[in-house]
Amino acid sequence: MSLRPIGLGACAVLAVVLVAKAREEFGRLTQRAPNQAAAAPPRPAPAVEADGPGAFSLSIPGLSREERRAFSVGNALFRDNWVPAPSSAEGRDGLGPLFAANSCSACHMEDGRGRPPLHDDERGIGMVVFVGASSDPSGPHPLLGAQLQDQAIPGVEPEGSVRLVPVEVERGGAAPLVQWRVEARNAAGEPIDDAVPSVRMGPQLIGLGLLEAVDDATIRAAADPDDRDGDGISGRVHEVDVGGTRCVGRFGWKATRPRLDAQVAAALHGDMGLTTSMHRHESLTAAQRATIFAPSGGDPEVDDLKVQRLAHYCRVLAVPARRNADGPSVQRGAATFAAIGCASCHTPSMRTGLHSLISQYRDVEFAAYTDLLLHDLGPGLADGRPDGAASGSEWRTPPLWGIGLIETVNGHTRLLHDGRARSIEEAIRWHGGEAERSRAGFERLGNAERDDLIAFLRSL
Ligand code: HEC
Ligand code: HEC
Ligand SMILES: [Ca+2]
Ligand SMILES: [Ca+2]
Repeated sequence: MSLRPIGLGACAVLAVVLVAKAREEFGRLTQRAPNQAAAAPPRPAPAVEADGPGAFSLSIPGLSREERRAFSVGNALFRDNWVPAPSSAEGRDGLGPLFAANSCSACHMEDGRGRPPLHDDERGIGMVVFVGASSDPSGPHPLLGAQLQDQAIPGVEPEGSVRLVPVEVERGGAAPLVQWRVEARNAAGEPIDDAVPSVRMGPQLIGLGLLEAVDDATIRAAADPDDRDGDGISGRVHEVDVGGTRCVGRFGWKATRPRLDAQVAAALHGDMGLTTSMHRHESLTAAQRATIFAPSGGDPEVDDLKVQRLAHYCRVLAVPARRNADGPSVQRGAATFAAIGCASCHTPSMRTGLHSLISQYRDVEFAAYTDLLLHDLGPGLADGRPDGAASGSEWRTPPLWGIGLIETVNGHTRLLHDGRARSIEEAIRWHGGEAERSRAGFERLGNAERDDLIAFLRSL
């Protein structure tokens, strides 16, 4: 499975190529040239004033007409339901044979956060189940491949289903937390006991173009794999091979994808059964290929332009401005956030490079509260399934922007990679490993300090 980016060579030459590509893509490059004086203070990143149910679905201000048109085409590709081939649905066929959902928006509802099933008769929203083999958790499962798809086109059996059984666990003095016991079953309803499942919930898709616009060198400079500064925190870059060059992985809960087009192509392939120039063959194992015959929706089923439109859509979804950022409680919470070491991983400020396709993203400063690095958060959060170079207990620091609006947009408060946390407080109490000291600091806070910290997080 190659990760060749569309029409591009290595990430090292990305800057030049992307700008050329932007010119070709949008027919001009009128916006002002990237800030030449690197020492000048960076501009603030674009944001939108929005705090309602549609807060994650707006594009950044100031897009050109071409960029806005590309956004609405991407938006349609994101929202439309794909169907099995052949179909009269112009350019929307090729779904499956195996898949997890028939549209991006079925998982990323309102461009927001997925959640686990509320009861056994429900499928949850935005859930993906990766699987490793018990004999080698980093390798694909022999029968299921690297992902368990629980849906299939008519005439084809889905691979099975996954049930998340909540199990109470004691962690410290406060109320018990819940962890999942993941029960995977095949299509016949029999337990699959030789698979190592990794359950993931889809994150809110805001500000991704900013994360993409950070130079690899900036992220590498913040890594401290051997903990030289002795603070117990040893962030690691997820090095990903792109056509023979090492690039910094930054998307997905384990930072497996370096760029948005790669993430989109992987979603089309694994989640929806749609081939692209990056994944030319359907997501099927050798055994499945010998038994499943499904009409193709073209070779590839989704062309490069559509992949780029989807990537553009994700790239320009705006970050909602903070609410009540100057409130006294929020301000005290921000100080506590730094004092107990949260900011060591959830970095409050980052600066982009000059290579983004989007001019508003070049040389700007933004506050995503992530270092985009992998951290070992201990056995409590481990899934035991290495993913690329990330171990079974390593996770990318997730950006915290938008976290206070998930409830408004998606009607729930579930957090962490597998949606086990029922609140911000529970998410913090799950931290361990490199974040153990910080978690202990949180446990020691008085009630008022805790409330301030949560108020700060809810303002993001
Ligand atoms: C079956 C549910 C599902 C579908 C369908 C789906 N996604 Fe996702 N998406 C997820 C999950 C889960 C993740 C986290 C993946 C990981 O950890 O590797 C994710 C991650 C992403 C990310 C990375 C976000 C980040 O912060 O790192 C982007 C971008 C994305 N999806 C876009 C899309 C697009 C575009 C489509 C349609 C082509 C799509 N997704 C379809 C569930 C889904
Ligand atoms: C060693 C790095 C590190 C430190 C220190 C750290 N975090 Fe995290 N944080 C992470 C990682 C990695 C995750 C994702 C874990 C997972 O999903 O399994 C995470 C997840 C979260 C989440 C859930 C985010 C989401 O989108 O679901 C919140 C909230 C959070 N952290 C807040 C905090 C606070 C508050 C502190 C300080 C008490 C803190 N973190 C300290 C690395 C860190
Ligand atoms: Ca297909
Ligand atoms: Ca599979």
